[in-house]
Amino acid sequence: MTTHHDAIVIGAGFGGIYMLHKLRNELGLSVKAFEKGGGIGGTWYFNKYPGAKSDTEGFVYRYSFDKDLLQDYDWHTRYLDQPDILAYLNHVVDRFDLRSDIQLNTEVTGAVFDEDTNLWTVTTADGTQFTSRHVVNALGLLAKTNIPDIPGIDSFRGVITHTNAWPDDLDITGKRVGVVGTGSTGTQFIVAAGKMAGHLTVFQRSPQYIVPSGNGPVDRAEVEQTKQNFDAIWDQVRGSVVAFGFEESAVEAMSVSEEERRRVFQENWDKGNGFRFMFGTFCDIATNPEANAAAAEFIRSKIAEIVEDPETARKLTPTDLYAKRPLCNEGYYETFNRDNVELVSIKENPIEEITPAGVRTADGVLHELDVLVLATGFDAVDGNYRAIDLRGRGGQHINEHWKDGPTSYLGVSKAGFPNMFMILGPNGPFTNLPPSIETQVEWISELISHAERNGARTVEPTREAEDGWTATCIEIANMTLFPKADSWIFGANIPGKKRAVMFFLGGLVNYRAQLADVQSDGFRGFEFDKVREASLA
Ligand code: FAD
Ligand code: NA7
Repeated sequence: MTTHHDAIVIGAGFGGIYMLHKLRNELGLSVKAFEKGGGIGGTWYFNKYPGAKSDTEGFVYRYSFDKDLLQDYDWHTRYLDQPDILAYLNHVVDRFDLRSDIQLNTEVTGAVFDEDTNLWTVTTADGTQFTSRHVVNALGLLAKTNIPDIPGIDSFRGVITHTNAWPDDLDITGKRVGVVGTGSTGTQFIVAAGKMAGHLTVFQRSPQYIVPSGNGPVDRAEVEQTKQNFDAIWDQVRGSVVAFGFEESAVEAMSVSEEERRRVFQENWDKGNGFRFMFGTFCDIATNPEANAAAAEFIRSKIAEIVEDPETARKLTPTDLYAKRPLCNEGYYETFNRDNVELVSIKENPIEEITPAGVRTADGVLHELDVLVLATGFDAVDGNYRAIDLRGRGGQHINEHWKDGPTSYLGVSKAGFPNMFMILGPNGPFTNLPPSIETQVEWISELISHAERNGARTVEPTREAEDGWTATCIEIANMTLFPKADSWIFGANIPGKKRAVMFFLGGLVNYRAQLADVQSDGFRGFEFDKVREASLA
């Protein structure tokens, strides 16, 4: 017998948890959430590597939808460590009594829309089937692990792990550790591992621009004061571009003297935070090549000051654009002054193979290791969608729709996929994510509620609406420098993946305005009760 629910939510991270609460506790629907992990938390359940933490400041890396929750839950450090975020999400699940409707250890392998019944059939890995009117994908945008194809990778005798699958019992203290990857994850790990490992070998493909995070303890008085100001803080966040809880600059970098520019860069270097450095110093670091070069040059000058060995400093110094997701850390460049930390530039000296004993580089050196950590990132945004047998009208697989890259209408819906919604789907906002997740969950909930109230059996966007949104996102992305850098933001990190615009880079404030406008215009671009078509090709 097939169990039926009004809605099925896939994934139990920040997105899935709030969606379940909204649909079940507020709309009164019968809802089931499926989570492939053995616990709730998504990102914060899987990423247990040493050094794992948010790079958004903790006071805005949380939900804002419940005022009591905001007042009741404390924090003690400027950034939240992974165990703190996981504990917070578990607290939320218990507080809103959601646990009984989340089925853990359950991977959804198929979701197929039936045009005769207007229902979705959702299949889990053990073959069990469920039906529902609505499906909400909260699959995570940085959740599909990218394992590099390095010769000999299966032959390694020590422990090999991706940071997104860190084993609970893996202790690297005193061990010979290697790490491939120097993105946000790799650099967090490197700072922590430098203090723990007997020897740490960093295999770096691309050097990174990194500023200090400014992490440290937050005292009680500051927490209390922040709590009193939460209404204003969240208004500011929702009305900002990147939603990181600071005021974005309105000053162009080249409109001030060089001396003033350096003063502003130094002030923000001292305050810490990657997004603050890119968006709080001047308004055009991400859009004007000259402004970008000035910021990059400032960071390069810091590397030269900090790193003692000139050859290591040279390898660590990026020369390209400063246009990937901006990073921050607690003493990244300083870590390379430690005697137990060694940097290998694999651009200059590539990895030839992994052997049972370690990693052999082109110069013939075998770097002997006990633990090899792959901090090689994610098949971002659409990776987890493509892993599901996901089929909309006409039995068409999502891959057929996304041949030229993933698209959506407003980041939350897809033409040809009725009653299917996405949290952080393609072409959603590029921000501190919890405020964008809340925006999308609340809007999806309004849309479902609107459809239910009007007795509509189906709701889906038109192809024209989706094409229009795709064009808008491309146009905005091309006004920035981001597409010129190779990173996961455009799918450039996965061999063979087609580069595509995958984010709305217009900021949360404009995204929210767009959603409000579409809603007030009767959910413009959506069709309700669309009549079945023979072909949607
Ligand atoms: P996730 O937390 O990724 O949850 C998705 C869930 O869906 C996962 O649990 C997954 O197992 C489940 N799932 C996927 N497919 C299936 C399936 N087929 N069947 C069943 N379950 C499935 N963002 C910020 O804004 N600020 C930060 O400081 C920040 N730091 C980060 C640090 C790290 C190390 C990483 C990896 C990401 C970070 N992010 C950060 C991004 C982070 O992913 C988001 O902030 C947020 O946690 C996303 O929540 P989510 O619910 O959308 O996705
Ligand atoms: P990223 O930012 O994609 O970083 C991955 C790193 O791994 C990066 O340094 C890559 O080098 C490197 N990489 C990837 N594949 C390989 C291969 N095949 N060989 C060598 N090196 C490789 O992922 P993160 O997990 O750090 O961060 C993703 C987001 O998660 C982050 O922005 C936060 O929001 C959390 P490259 O730069 O491509 O040369």
